[in-house]
Amino acid sequence: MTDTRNDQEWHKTACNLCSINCGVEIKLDGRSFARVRGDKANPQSQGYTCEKALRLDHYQNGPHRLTSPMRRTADGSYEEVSWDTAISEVAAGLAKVRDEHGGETIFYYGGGGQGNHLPGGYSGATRKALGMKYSSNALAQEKTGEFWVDGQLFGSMGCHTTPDMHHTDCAVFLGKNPWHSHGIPRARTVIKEISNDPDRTLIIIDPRLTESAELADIHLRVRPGGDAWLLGAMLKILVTEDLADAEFLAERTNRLPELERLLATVDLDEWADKAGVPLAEIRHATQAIAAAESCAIFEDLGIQMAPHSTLNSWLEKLIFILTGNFGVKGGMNLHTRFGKLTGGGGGGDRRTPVGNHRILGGLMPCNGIPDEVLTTHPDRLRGAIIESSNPIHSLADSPRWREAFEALEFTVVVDVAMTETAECADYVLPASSQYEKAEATFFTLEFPENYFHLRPPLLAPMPGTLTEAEIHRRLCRELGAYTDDDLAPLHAAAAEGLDAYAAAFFTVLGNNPGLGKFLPMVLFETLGPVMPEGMETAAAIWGLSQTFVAEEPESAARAGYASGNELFTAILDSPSGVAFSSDPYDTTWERMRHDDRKINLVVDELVDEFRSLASEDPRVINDEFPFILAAGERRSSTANTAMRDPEWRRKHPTTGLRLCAEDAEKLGVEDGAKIRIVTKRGETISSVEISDSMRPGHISLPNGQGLSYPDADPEIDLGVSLNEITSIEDRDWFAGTPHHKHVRARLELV
Ligand SMILES: Nc1nc2c(c(=O)[nH]1)N[C@H]1C(S)=C(S)[C@@H](COP(=O)(O)OP(=O)(O)OC[C@H]3O[C@@H](n4cnc5c(=O)[nH]c(N)nc54)[C@H](O)[C@@H]3O)O[C@H]1N2
Ligand SMILES: Nc1nc2c(c(=O)[nH]1)N[C@H]1C(S)=C(S)[C@@H](COP(=O)(O)OP(=O)(O)OC[C@H]3O[C@@H](n4cnc5c(=O)[nH]c(N)nc54)[C@H](O)[C@@H]3O)O[C@H]1N2
Ligand code: SF4
Ligand SMILES: [Mo]
Repeated sequence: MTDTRNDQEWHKTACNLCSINCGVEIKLDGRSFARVRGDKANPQSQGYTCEKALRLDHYQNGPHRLTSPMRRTADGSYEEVSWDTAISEVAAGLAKVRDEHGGETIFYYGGGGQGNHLPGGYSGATRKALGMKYSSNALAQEKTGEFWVDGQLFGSMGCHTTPDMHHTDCAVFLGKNPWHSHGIPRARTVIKEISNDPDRTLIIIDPRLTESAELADIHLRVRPGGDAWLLGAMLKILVTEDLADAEFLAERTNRLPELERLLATVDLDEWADKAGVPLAEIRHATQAIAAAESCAIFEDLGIQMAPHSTLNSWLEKLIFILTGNFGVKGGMNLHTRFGKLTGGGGGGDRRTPVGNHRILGGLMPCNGIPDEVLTTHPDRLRGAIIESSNPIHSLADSPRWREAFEALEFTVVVDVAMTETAECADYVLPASSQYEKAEATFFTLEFPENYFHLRPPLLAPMPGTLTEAEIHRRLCRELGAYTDDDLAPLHAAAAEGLDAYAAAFFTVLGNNPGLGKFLPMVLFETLGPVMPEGMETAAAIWGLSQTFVAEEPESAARAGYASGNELFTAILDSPSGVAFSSDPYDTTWERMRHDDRKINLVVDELVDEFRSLASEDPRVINDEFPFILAAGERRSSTANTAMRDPEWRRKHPTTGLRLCAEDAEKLGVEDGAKIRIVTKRGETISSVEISDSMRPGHISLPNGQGLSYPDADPEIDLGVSLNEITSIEDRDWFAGTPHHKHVRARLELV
């Protein structure tokens, strides 16, 4: 792998700015990305990109890139130290916390999101070496409630439903703006196709007139936070107006009479009013869903980060279940996955050590973490490894997080940039970027075909940086996780080729079971050296290929792979990605985990919350904080915090607080003016963007802004760091996920 290139070639890789990871081709000028275009050979994205991919150079190159390990000094500033010093001091610092308080008092946050994917796996070995038990990542501030509901309905939290948007007759996006946030491959093309086809229906449920809503056949402009009443009314209409799929329900589900009794408590006129949508519109949308040949629904942050979020996920899923849109073409299905996205099962039997919060999918609820630290409880958390994530900026209540971070005895951040979280850490370790190492996406959520794309590096690591695999290898060695003798037999087998390696692998692990817990690292140590140049860190993919073919032999065979080695070789040889799995629609039923393979319609834990909707009233306006702030909208120039350089949105500023003209007039503010936003937690100042897309009383700020950046042009508005004004208290009672879409606020003239 060369340091720089100017070879006029198009190099295949992917855009790292959202979960879709569209395939792209890049021309290099030295280490700069001179040109970027969609990769037509990528089987999932087929040449599609949005406008953001064209500006990827701002991620790869810029003064934010760290090029040396940093150690915090007594006065709070940072000094550069060598890698040898950093590794030995980080290992010693973590080992000290382990020895004094136990390894379970050190937690891990990150290892996924837009930060990185493939390298996230290697931290597992360091965590095992230290005896760490608790971890979390961004999924535990959005999706864990939904995953838990899947577990209740389908029998396991791993039963993740995916919408077959590419084949559906009726596409519903609930609290989701696919035009900007994507979430499905080629989102803009797909929703335009549905919108333009007179036989297909696009339904958007969103208080804002989003870019997606402008294309919709039906836009239900729900009251912010009103979804539970809206969904309750839709369900009642389905069961009482002969619109449900009775045959499907009789054959495939349990507990329908109980659900019907619960829905009988819904007063349609009252609930429509609470939802803020005329009953006739709700009925029209419900009839359209029921009449369609097929219907697929995508729920996202608009309900997952709003009041009643876990309940909303249940009600949303009942819509497609009652209409028989499960396990069918164009409906919802259970897909395969290449590698695990979350820390695995666990429906909440495990609890956090201090707050006793449910650990769903192996992840601590994000809003609860600061309270696991800021206490005198003997089991409190005392150390942290943060990797490819920026929790002080991205999780609720940044001031509280900063306080928690300062209270931890030892902290280390692995990142490409000096982030807001890194600025509070004892050590910062600079990682090579996602274009300087092998990388892949583990958001493998598609059905009936599912895709995996392993990207080779475009450039050698920036001098001074290491890949996460190498960082964790050095930490594991320093911590004495395993020895050269442990690895010797696998080294020998690797030299003889993949078949010999596969044969030796299980014998060696059988003889030395202790080695198994360091698995991805053992692969990196022993298979890495015989991988193609630059692909050493992709060694873990060998293990995942074996696991996938062993667990889903038929899906793999239908995609053309009879063994783990065949799949692994195909992945290595396909720079545009492969379809690794192919399923007929009825495999969804084989993936059901209830013994009788029937859907359980009633989620007992959420029944009381549903009943409480009758007395709760979302129409009541809070006098002190009359506005509902959607804190974190996806816009043309947001990409979480993967993109730090403000220069990348010079032409698309999009940092302002959106509010409607009516509210602006009442307040006496003009477009571009500054305004103070006050919440119960704090206040901040933003520029104003008057927008017809907002409902009165509803205001919105973009996510991922207000980042510190070296030498930023003062002309460019950096935007607002949202979580300075959100509170850890505002969260779902069950899953602990934040209510970022529903922050009560008032506006004051500056
Ligand atoms: N451009 C861009 N794309 C991204 C990202 C990014 O930062 N930038 N981030 C990625 C990530 S990590 C994620 S999780 C996804 C998120 O993707 P989305 O969930 O689509 O993103 P948001 O814009 O946060 O929220 C979606 C919609 O919820 C609406 N909403 C607000 N309140 C309510 C409500 O009470 N009810 C309903 N029904 N809707 C409401 C908002 O108006 C908004 O249009 O996007 C991904 N894609
Ligand atoms: N108020 C509010 N807060 C929100 C949201 C909201 O809507 N409102 N959205 C939330 C959502 S849905 C999400 S997913 C989270 C996302 O928030 P985080 O999980 O914190 O993740 P990212 O912002 O994606 O940050 C990725 C980090 O990885 C670093 N990075 C990039 N490449 C590499 C690499 O190769 N190696 C390493 N080690 N690091 C790398 C980047 O510099 C950055 O610091 O934000 C959440 N925060
Ligand atoms: S931001 Fe997402 S949709 Fe846009 S090009 Fe990148 S990966 Fe594709
Ligand atoms: Mo997210």
